[in-house]
Amino acid sequence: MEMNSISEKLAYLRRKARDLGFEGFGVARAEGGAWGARYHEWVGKNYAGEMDYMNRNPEKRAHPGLVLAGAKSVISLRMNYLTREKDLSYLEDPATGDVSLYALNQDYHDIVLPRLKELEAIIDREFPACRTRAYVDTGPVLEKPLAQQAGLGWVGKHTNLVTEHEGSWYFLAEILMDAALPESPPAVDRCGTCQACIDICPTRAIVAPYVLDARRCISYLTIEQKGVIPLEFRKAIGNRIYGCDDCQIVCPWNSYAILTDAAAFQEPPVSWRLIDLLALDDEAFRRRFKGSPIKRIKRRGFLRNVAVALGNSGDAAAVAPLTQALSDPEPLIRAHVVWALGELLGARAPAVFQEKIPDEADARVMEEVEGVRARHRHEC
Ligand code: B12
Ligand code: SF4
Repeated sequence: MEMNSISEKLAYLRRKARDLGFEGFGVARAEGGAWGARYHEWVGKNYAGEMDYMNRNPEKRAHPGLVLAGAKSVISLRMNYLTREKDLSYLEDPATGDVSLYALNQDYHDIVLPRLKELEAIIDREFPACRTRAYVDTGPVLEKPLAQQAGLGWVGKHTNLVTEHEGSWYFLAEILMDAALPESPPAVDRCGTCQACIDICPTRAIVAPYVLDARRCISYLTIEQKGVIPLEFRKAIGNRIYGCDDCQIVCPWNSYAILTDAAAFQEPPVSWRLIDLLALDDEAFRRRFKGSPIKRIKRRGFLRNVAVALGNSGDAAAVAPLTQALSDPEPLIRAHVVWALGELLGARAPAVFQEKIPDEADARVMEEVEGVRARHRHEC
């Protein structure tokens, strides 16, 4: 069938996008809006912390037309990743680590990008004179406000995109084009007087409605932060070992969310028992997390998180494996193991350090040892 009108082509693309697994499809004008100024304010306040990439290409982020010269439209897309219902009951099992839902399966970049590229190829066929650029997550674009402009949902007070009667458990992606397509009506904010996400956040990272200080967010602290996790957040991290879902779990719109049946997102039946995770050596870590987003933070970042969670577990059975981990080759892990033993053993911890940690230990490790000693001195 020959398709002549733009609206026929758009309807065709929407169908194709759905076949490829994108449940949401909308079109925004490739122009900066109020969010551009807000982004500048956000980085200006240093809310991006160590995420240097957020400071790069500031002009492009604020103006999608600079990302692809002459871009006129952005096709915004969303893909559901919800594989199981989740509530806050994971907190009642502190000996098991919690991994945010988006990271339980294969790395989503590897799942979404090939489908996005397929859709881009279809666009190239339908609009032969047109140039395109496709991104999922890593491009210099503010995906959420663009998706709001394209009508896919609104940026909620927790700063994720939320869709009326559908929720927020989905990934975003977009294709910039230098053709002008008819725009979708922008989505309207339906947060109303609700502020459940602000109240639940364990680290008070949502510093004002719609504003997240990433440096306080558990997702940042367990994934993006490369070095030592600041002491003030360790207890609040609880048993979360990769990302955090709490602000989405409590969002009332997520009670409407439906599970995806996409095979690529189904999670493997694996155990997240913290003591077992602490035992992963380099080889075992690589094997277990091949193709998973968790491989990104490497063994040192992951076992650092596991050590913090064990420190919060109250699990006496963790003392022996943690004591053994005091001789882990990685100083970052050892430093957090020291803290964890301090939490589990209290005033009895310094005697263990005395016996197991050599005097010439790494400065980070010794700093933690001093911290534990100082905190528990009065208990002796
Ligand atoms: C950097 C980043 C992070 C950082 C910072 C998060 C953040 N809020 O920006 C950290 C590491 C903390 C993070 C965490 C998570 N992320 Co992230 N992240 C990104 C990334 C790469 C860039 C986001 C960005 O540009 N931030 C910059 C600031 C300026 O944006 P912002 O917070 O949205 O700020 C806006 C609001 O504050 C608003 N605003 C400010 N003041 C006001 C006032 C009013 C009145 C209003 C209305 C608005 C408003 O304007 C600002 C500009 O738009 C995007 C991908 C992308 N390229 O867009 C994924 C992305 C946002 N992340 C995603 C996911 C899934 C997550 C997590 C859920 C993962 C997890 N479970 O741990 C958490 C959610 C934490 C949270 N509550 O936001 C998805 C979100 C999907 C969705 N439904 O929205 C994205 C889109 C990736 C993807 N392609 O799917 N992430
Ligand atoms: S929890 Fe409430 S305030 Fe937060 S995003 Fe959902 S509806 Fe908005």
